[in-house]
Amino acid sequence: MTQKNQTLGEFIIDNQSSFQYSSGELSKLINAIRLAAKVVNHQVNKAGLVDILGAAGDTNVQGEDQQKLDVFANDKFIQTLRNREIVCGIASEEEDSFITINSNDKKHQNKYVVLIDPLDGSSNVDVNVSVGTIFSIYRRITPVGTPVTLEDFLQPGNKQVAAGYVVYGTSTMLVYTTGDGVNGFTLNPALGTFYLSHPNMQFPETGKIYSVNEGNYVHFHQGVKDYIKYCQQEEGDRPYTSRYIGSLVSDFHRNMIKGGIYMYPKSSVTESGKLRLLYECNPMAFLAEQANGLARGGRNRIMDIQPTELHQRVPFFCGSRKMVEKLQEFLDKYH
Ligand code: AHM
Ligand code: MG
Repeated sequence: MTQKNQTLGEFIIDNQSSFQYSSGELSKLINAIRLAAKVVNHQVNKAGLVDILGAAGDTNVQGEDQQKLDVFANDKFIQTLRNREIVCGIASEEEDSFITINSNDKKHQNKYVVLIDPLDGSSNVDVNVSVGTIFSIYRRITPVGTPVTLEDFLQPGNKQVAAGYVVYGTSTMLVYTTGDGVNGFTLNPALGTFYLSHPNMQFPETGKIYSVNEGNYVHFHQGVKDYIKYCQQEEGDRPYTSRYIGSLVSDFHRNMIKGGIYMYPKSSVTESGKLRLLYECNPMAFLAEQANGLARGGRNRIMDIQPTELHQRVPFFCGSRKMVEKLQEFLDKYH
């Protein structure tokens, strides 16, 4: 049941039974992410006070060490998930390798692994532009009772059981899916409570926004260049509008609400693009498909790619269905 103004806590409880593997474990996990998101949100909002509170590496007046925000976010999410003993492993964009969680009483009994990009777009923090957290949840493949292995993390995106993001923007929102549509919750900072503000989010079938770092234009492959020119042509509902924040979560969020396409192609200088399959592309692809959009990595569906390494990068095209299909036509011309 979806009801506007429900709190995220109420929503999680109400919808727990509709989840096919429901045992309460996934609900606890999403609750833990909600909690960590609130703590990170508080810190992100203080980022502009760095001259007053001290820069990264300093010790503040309370004697606390100031951390870089991406390090803080990474520590906070890992600490919260570890303390609540609800996952068997975590992989983070900020860590070289995955972390095995072996709680004393549970001895590798938990079923889920979490993959997380704790603070995506963090280069935007210094200039007061929105950043985000992206998370992705899978059931482990290896048997419970044994330590997790790399295999548990290298699963294709189509095996995700939940994924979502937090956007620390003019409002802070948590948007997630458990495979039954996408719902968005807005934080009321006065109460510290997330409320259901955007039930059943859907990409419009098509849109008028294209988001790409056009500074890299000369390095793009011909199909992408041609599509960008198509977006700029004066014909029918075109030219489209170019909007690029450089913060994937924010660009995606806007495009999902207004209709648009996000592109991070490979180029002659970055053969695999920039974005990480496991921490960025798969969770966004799951959300996109659940919201009636598409996500592709060149010719293939993002969520069908079999990952080969934790920090693998892939080209990424994602957004309104008809726009991604149109782009695909241009890419196909050069194959
Ligand atoms: P990050 O994980 O180092 O923050 O990089 C990911 C970010 C995305 O949020 C954003 O869409 C992209 O990098 C922007 O890259 P560029 O500056 O090359 O356009
Ligand atoms: Mg990132």
